[in-house]
Amino acid sequence: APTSSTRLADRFPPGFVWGAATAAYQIEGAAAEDGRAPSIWDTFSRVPGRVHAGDTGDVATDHYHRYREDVALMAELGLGAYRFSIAWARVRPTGSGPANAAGLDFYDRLVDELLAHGVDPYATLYHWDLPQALQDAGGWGARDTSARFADYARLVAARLGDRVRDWTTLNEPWCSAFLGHGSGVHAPGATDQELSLRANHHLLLAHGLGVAALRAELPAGHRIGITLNPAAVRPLSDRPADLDAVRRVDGLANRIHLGPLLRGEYPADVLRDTASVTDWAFVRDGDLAEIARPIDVLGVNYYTPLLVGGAEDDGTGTARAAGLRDDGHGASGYSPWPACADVRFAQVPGERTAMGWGVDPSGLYDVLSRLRAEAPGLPLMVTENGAAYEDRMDPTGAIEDVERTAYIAAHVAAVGRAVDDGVDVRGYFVWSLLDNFEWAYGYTKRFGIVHVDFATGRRTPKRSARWYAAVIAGNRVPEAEPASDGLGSID
Ligand code: PNW
Repeated sequence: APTSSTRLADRFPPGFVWGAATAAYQIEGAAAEDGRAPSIWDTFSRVPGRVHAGDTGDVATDHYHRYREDVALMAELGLGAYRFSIAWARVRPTGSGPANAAGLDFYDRLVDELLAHGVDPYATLYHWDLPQALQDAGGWGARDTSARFADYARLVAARLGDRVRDWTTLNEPWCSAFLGHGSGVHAPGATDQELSLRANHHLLLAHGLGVAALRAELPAGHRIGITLNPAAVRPLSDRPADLDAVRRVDGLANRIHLGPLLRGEYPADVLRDTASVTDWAFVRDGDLAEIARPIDVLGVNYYTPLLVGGAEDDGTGTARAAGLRDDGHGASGYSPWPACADVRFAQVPGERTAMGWGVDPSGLYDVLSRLRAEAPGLPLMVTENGAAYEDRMDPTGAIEDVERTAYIAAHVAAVGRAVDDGVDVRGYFVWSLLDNFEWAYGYTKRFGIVHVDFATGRRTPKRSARWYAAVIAGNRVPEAEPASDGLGSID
């Protein structure tokens, strides 16, 4: 078998997609322009204490006005693809009334600009920014929101489907459901375990109805998928209680989505484990068949593994407190894990990013291998991977983000090992093209391969961007780092 060092000399398969990803609320700004209505993130970011320093996405990177410059930058880096999300509240501001032509026009211009620069557009329909009007009608707790999503999907596909071949229904429904309704660190900020499981089901149902709507609207050959954040769940030890904690967290992080999507059923142990929280009466006849509609690709977002254990043996109650610590999911005092008060979430040992997330590329390899086993024949795409670090601009204005470069290199190599082992991974998208609004952390956490000065909007490609351009150009991880000249700053 090839070692990782021989692998680095090899090329990725021809046609392997190299891209970068963003999301609407994190980059667009222009929150009140051209008929856009508020989303739950506009509301949530204004609730004191919810987002660091009271930051909002009102301006963000101003991509709404700077998209031409951003697409030019993508072309300079040689990106084959760009994954972006569409703001529902631009396209259908009230969630159910008429479409907003001016909102659709923006994505129409963006797609044309991408295609003119040879960058393939990958559109995600929902990256967490539910129209506030739909939240007021019950949000993801309400079954009707799933049907509204399908209407919206159809409307966008009717406008962009002639040019966008690659479609994703939802980004990380786990985050929407459990960070949004369980721990409350994301919008809408609810802390209700029953609601989080109901919201998760309605998100999955929205996906299924959305797939049907997209199939009806898109030409044959277009690709439809969903992006999950599958977790590599690791035990603190091989104690039975720790292994059982892995089973339970794997159920709530992974199988709660993979079961319905791939097999049309919720795992029996997940239903049993959460019986104290919900009777699951929100699951109606036919829902699971809807959710299990065939998809063409599964998107995988990966950052860090999860390390879990069962209750401690000393019976002092420290386990519960430990279960609520800030393990990088944000510390609200509420857990995103329903019925898991006795599960301990530990810090991954070793190097950490600025998010406090442990660096472990083998988790990405493990997740991809596991998905091959669970979903044989389903192409995979790494739709997000990347890292926040404290970047420092040196006196010449350059950002030598060696840690981010190393993080991305190690994870790209892990993808390469999976491909070598026969896992059908079709592409890799770095998170993120630009420094942006990092949700509850506001503008303090920078994930971009391109630096953004939030005062001026000025973009500066970092060392990681130059390195990534060399990866793309060679379709392989280069043996030597490119020189630090090349791409300069763009105002
Ligand atoms: C993903 N967690 O978010 C999102 O898709 C991006 O919008 C985000 O900027 C990026 O990863 C970096 O955070 C996540 O706590 C946020 O497990 C939180 C978690 C996972 C993913």
